[in-house]
Amino acid sequence: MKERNIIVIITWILITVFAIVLIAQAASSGGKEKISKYQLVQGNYLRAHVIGDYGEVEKSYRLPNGEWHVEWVAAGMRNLADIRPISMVISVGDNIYNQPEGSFDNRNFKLMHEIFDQGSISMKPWYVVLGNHDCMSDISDELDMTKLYPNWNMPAPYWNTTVSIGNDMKLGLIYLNSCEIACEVPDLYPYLQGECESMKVHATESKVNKQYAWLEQVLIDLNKDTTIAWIAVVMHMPIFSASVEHGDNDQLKKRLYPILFKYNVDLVLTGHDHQMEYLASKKNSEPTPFQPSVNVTGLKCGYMEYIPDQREFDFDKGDYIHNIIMGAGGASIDEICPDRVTDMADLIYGNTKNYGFMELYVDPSIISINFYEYNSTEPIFTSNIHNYNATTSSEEFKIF
Ligand SMILES: *[C@@H]1O[C@H](CO)[C@@H](O)[C@H](O)[C@H]1NC(C)=O
Ligand SMILES: *[C@@H]1O[C@H](CO)[C@@H](O)[C@H](O)[C@H]1NC(C)=O
Ligand SMILES: *[C@@H]1O[C@H](CO)[C@@H](O)[C@H](O)[C@H]1NC(C)=O
Ligand SMILES: CC(=O)N[C@H]1CO[C@H](CO)[C@@H](O)[C@@H]1O
Repeated sequence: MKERNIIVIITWILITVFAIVLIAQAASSGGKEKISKYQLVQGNYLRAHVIGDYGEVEKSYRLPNGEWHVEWVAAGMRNLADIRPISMVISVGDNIYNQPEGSFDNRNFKLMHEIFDQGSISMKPWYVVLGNHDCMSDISDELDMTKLYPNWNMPAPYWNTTVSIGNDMKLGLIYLNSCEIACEVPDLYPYLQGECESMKVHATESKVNKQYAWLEQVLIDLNKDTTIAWIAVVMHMPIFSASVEHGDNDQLKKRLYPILFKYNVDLVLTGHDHQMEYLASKKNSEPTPFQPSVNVTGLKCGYMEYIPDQREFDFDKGDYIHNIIMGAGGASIDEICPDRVTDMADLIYGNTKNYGFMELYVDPSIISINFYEYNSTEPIFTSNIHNYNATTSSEEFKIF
């Protein structure tokens, strides 16, 4: 009798525990409901804003009036989007300075929810890459933010996508993890050591090779696809730069530049140097041979607007790789040294006087790039890249 009672009691306990586990599972799966993400509205053209190096919302960077510079830039983006609406925002990295603290980092909440998800730029999907500051803690922190914020999209450290731009044509977009590829062998480049070593996980040869093999496959696929009108690469560290701070990345010049040349990449969107720069890399029959970055010692550098020629340029598709540095989104601006360039890329515009952002317009016949200071809705610099073979799908890009 006693044994039977014990069995009954044990069975009852097991059933109770089982029931509790089931209830707990049901409750927790109910609580794990997915947030609904802001969807990209695709149409006859793409208009987007590009911002970088903005995540400086520490108390110590607060201005005397209680604002951060990034709030000025967000207001500038809203003022422009009031006139010319956008469908998405591209972030070229350094999304959060001074190490993200988990996916619930309150600085990111402030940025993505309180500062950016407002007015005419609210409910727009953001496509985000990792900057060196984002790589100073677990990169999974910022990847996980995709599940927390309706506007934040970083599904993987590197990934690719396409956007419809009218006439059944598309823009191919490739998002790279420059924490790996810009830091392949930092020992060879002493000036890269500091920032590469400060990252939580260091690049390894196999990881870098894996990303390059993936990149090459994406580019082969995009080159074969006759509906792809343009190809743009987005990453944090620039290949070419005339900034006093970092300058050219010799690592990327050696390995990435020839690949982008070979597979007809039109546009490279980056940040990292805290300013706005436009560098045009002429496409001769072969990639320009490697030239090491220019030592800044003895160069004339400063805070300036550098306009060597004119404020508006027209290019033909395929004549140049167009390199943009849009790192004036909020962190302290760096000086520029206009002579810190090699034959591999010419500096055709630089602005180290003000905070700002970029507007990107793409349809099958044109890419129009416009730089804006935060306090104006008139562009300070414009570049139009034409594909005269394509039929225009709209006249929307005309902004003057
Ligand atoms: C630049 O030149 C200075 C002076 O010759 C030298 O001390 C410094 O190491 C050089 N920097 C680089 C990155 O080569
Ligand atoms: C335009 O078409 C011509 C003739 O087919 C071709 O040689 C050229 O590469 C094309 N240009 C672009 C930008 O596709
Ligand atoms: C914007 O700010 C810059 C730098 O303070 C100034 O030079 C420029 O005149 C301002 N632009 C407008 C339209 O107010
Ligand atoms: C090589 C590669 O990963 N290509 C991917 C690009 O993105 C599309 C859409 O997500 C994928 O289907 C491809 O596999």
